Amino acid sequence: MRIHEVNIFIIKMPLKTPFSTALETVIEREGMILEVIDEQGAKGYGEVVAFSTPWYTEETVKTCYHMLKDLLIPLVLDKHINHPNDLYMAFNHIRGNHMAKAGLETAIWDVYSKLKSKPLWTMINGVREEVPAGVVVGTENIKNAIEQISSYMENGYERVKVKIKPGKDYQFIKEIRSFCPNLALMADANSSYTLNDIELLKSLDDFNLLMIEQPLAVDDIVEHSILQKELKTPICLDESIITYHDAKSAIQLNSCGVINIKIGRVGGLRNAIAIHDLCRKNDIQVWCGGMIEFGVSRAHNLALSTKEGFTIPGDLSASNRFWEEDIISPQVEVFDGKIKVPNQPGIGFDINFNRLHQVTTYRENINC
Ligand code: OSB
Ligand code: MG
Repeated sequence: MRIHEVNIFIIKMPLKTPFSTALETVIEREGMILEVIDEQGAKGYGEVVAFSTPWYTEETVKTCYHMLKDLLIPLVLDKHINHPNDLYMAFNHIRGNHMAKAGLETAIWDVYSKLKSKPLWTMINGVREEVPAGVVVGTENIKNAIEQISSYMENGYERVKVKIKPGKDYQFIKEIRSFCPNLALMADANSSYTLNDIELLKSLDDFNLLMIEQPLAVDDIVEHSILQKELKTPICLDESIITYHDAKSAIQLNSCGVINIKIGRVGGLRNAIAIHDLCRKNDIQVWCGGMIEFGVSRAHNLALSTKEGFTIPGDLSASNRFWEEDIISPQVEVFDGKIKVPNQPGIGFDINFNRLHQVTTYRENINC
């Protein structure tokens, strides 16, 4: 395969309702879609999941634009690519910048699968044709949170995650738990606690949570291991797991029982699969994390979630969770708590070009 052309679309879309985490409230989502075109005219799509500002990781839409235009795209343009996994070595001398790398790598996975006339999920040896849906409630107000949870439960979502932070934790979860005693419920702190909060974190064991996600700092694999010894509830690491090596360290130190895998955070589908395989060997559960993404990334997440180890419902919701109209066609939908994985070649969704053009703020063509 030889990529002759890359189109960059920088896009911006308002969320239906603001989404709050301990770190940031997102009202409008900026993002980037990459279209790669090979020598035969086949097209593949990838999404760069960085935000406008570096609140979740260091990358931003602008740093990704720079990395892609000046360094990463030139490494693939008009080069013979045997397999998408080869990009890992081709990109290896550029440190970090995982979301930029993942956007390009996933676009090439899409075009590669289309050239082989196979769905992406079968190319990566997925084992299931539908994936359980999960949703995240990012609201500050308890009444509002319970209303949202009850409507998602009516829609069949099988797992709900709520965002917590100091001051919005014990009482918040207590009220939610008494409203839905049997729901698979979990909490994500986005690294807003320290070991000084150990008593508070232990008290959350009262609520039979599925897990508590990223309670401590991003670079605290050691302190998470101290905390995990004190908690009954499994810790799930998100921000702390950037590389395969991070996952290995976390497993060695017993820092968590679960890892949330995000294709963007770990630098592409190849790395996501490598971490998945490592976790399976070591009895660590995994699920697919979300990034308030558009349809292209959702489609890649869906394919990844068909791998055997993804037994827990991820942050994989319908297109209409965040968007009035998504940039893919058809829209991602949840039926009976499940999302069907398409059987067309590649990611299995078409681009909704009307919508893509409507939300595009900048476009650029790079060719050889
Ligand atoms: O911490 O998992 C997170 C969204 C953006 C950045 C970080 C996180 C999230 C979510 C997932 O919680 C939201 C979603 O896409 O469903
Ligand atoms: Mg998280």
